[in-house]
Order: sequence, then structure tokens, then C-alpha cells
Amino acid sequence: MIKKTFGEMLTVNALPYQFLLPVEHTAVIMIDMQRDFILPGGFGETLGNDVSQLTSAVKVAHSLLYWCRRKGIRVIHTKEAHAPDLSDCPPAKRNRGKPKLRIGDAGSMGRILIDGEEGSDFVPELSPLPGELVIVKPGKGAFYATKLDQFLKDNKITHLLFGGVTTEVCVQTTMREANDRGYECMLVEDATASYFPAFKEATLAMIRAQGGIVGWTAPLALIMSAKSLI
Ligand code: TIU
Repeated sequence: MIKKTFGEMLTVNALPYQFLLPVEHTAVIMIDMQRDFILPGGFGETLGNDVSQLTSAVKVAHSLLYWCRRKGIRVIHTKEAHAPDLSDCPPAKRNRGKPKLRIGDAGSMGRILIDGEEGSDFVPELSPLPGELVIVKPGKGAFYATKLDQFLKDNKITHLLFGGVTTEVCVQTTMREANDRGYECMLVEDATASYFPAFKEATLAMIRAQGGIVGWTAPLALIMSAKSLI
């Protein structure tokens, strides 16, 4: 009877304490696993970053997506990318800093951070499957100027798992806003990465401090070995 009402509930030994995961009401949001951030020649490298820092998260993110698909957990992918005419790119974003190439300039994987270009596409290991939602976002957060919140509400999603890059920029911005919007959020520790390992560790600590002020964190192995309550 309970099972019919609530469906399967997993208990994850997360930090700062146990995370209850209602399988039917959970989605995983994989943030910006694009060539522009992960491979040489893209946006991340033009900003002066060592993109090799992100490679270890790709394999774990792949395992996370396949575990979610097997469980029937809905998979959502986001990509940070702009329209070819840059109409959705604020000048403040394009003009910031002294990158080698700016957003919209021609690079070795096409125009930097432009939707439809090779660099804006996902790394092959993390390509969406047919039917999975892809949110194209002009900002760091996945709620700003997108239909993400409406989609989650339409599908009765209350709990979110997060992976992707980079931990302290697009992942953290999205997770903080999801938390404000009332979603129960857990970041999968080894399915996310930063160009700055210390920033990743600080972000994980910030999220779970103060009794889980932004949410929970757990490595993928603890999620995959979670016991079912019912
Ligand atoms: N630069 C950096 O760390 N990240 C971004 O610009 N976007 C995302 O995090 N996706």
C-alpha cells in the first residue's frame, strides 16, 4: 500500500546526514559536460584553465547517468551556450577578463560557446539519449532564462541529483537556486569537477555545512549501494 503511494525510497548515507531519495520523484541534472569546458581549444581553456582537471569526472558521470537510467530516474542535461547572433550574451559576460578568444570567436572546435558548434556539444561519453531533456542556458545557473523549473514541476520532481562542471560555478549556482526553489538536492561528489581542486573541496564543504544549508553530498558508490526503505 505504502509502496503504491510513494514508490521506491532509497536511503543514501550522504553528508551531513542520510538523504532519502524517492526514485519516482527524482531527476539527475548533468551540468555542462561540453567539449567547450572539458577539451583543449574550448571556452574553459581560453580562460586560462587546465582542462585536464575535469577528465576524471567524465567516467563517474557516465556511470551515474547509467545507474539513473536503469532506476528510471529522469535524466536532464544542461549546456551553457549562446545564440549565434549573441543576442542572449550580455556584453558584461563577453567582455570580462582577458581570454585568448572571446565568446563567439572562431576556435579549433568552432565558435566559442555558441549553440550548435562542435565545442558546445557534449563530450561523446555523455551524449543525451533520445527523449532526455536538454536545457540550453545563457547563464551559469540552469534556472535563469530556461523552462527547467516548469519541467520539474510538470513531472512532479521534488529531489535532484547533480553532477557536471564546474563545481563552484555552474553546478553550485544551479544547486543553490534549486535549493531556494524548494528542491531537495544532492551533489554527487566524484561526478563533478573544477579547474581548481581546492574550490571543489570548498564547495562540497559549504553545501553540507550548517546542517546541509544547500543540500547533501555523497560519492556515487554510496548512492549505488543505497538500501531501499520499502
Ligand atoms: N569557468 C568556469 O569554471 N565555469 C563556467 O564558465 N561555466 C560552467 O561552470 N559550466
